[in-house]
Amino acid sequence: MYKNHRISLVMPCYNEEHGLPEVYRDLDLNIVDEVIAVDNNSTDRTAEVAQRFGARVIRETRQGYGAAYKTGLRAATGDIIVTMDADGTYPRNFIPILLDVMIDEGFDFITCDRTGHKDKPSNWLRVFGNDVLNFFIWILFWFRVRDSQSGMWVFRRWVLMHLSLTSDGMAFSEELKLEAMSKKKIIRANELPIYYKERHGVSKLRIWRDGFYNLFFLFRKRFGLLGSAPPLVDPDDPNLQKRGNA
Ligand SMILES: Nc1nc2c(ncn2[C@@H]2O[C@H](COP(=O)(O)OP(=O)(O)O)[C@@H](O)[C@H]2O)c(=O)[nH]1
Ligand SMILES: [Mg+2]
Repeated sequence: MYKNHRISLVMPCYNEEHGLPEVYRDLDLNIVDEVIAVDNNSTDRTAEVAQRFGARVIRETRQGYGAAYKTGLRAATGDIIVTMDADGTYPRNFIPILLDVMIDEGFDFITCDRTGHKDKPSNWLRVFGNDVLNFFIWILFWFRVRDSQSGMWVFRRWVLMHLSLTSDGMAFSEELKLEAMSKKKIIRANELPIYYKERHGVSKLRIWRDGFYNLFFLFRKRFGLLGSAPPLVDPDDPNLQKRGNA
């Protein structure tokens, strides 16, 4: 619990037996009530390692970052959901800070921005690709985001009630931001800087393929070609904190 809020951490995991121990090395389990590791057809010991650390392991056989996230987010029971890759890159020690900002300043959705951390171990192609996608989000949707591909988000679970998340792939990350940050009347959103660390284990990103797919996805989303997807939470769930009682 953190300031009377139940906290769920959700991580998509595809062959992360080396990344998970790093996440748990400094994860504060006094803050996080529930850890959900979504095992996405891993061929290594991901499920076993996650279980050993006490995570709730859920299997998702549809391959993909978005498919894994959808299953994990549906299963989460916290009032606030925190997400990150299961590779040790995102700072676990920022969780209480981000929760403070969310709770004390009244935000509903925070996405984390890695771009200010100039020392980050990222190659130029990734940085360039991210910038291109940020630029097209600006052109197509008229709002600025500094790190459209970031995978660390902190948000109140009820936010999911208002989002149509269609992507099963890597575009899930940008789609979540587009959906949450464009609903200004309902969702108070913010983007905050974090630092970023070297990955443990092998990256699953296929830079060119995922980059072009994510760009194409933005156009399809903009021109309404993706339809809509049902929300990942049940609005009638009695445990779902809504604004006002949150
Ligand atoms: N790319 C990809 N990542 C997946 C999949 N299923 C789960 N993941 C997880 O999604 C997270 C992001 O992938 P990662 O390889 O770290 O991408 P990167 O951060 O861009 O290098 C990791 O925790 C992966 O284990 C999948 O099918 N594809
Ligand atoms: Mg990663």
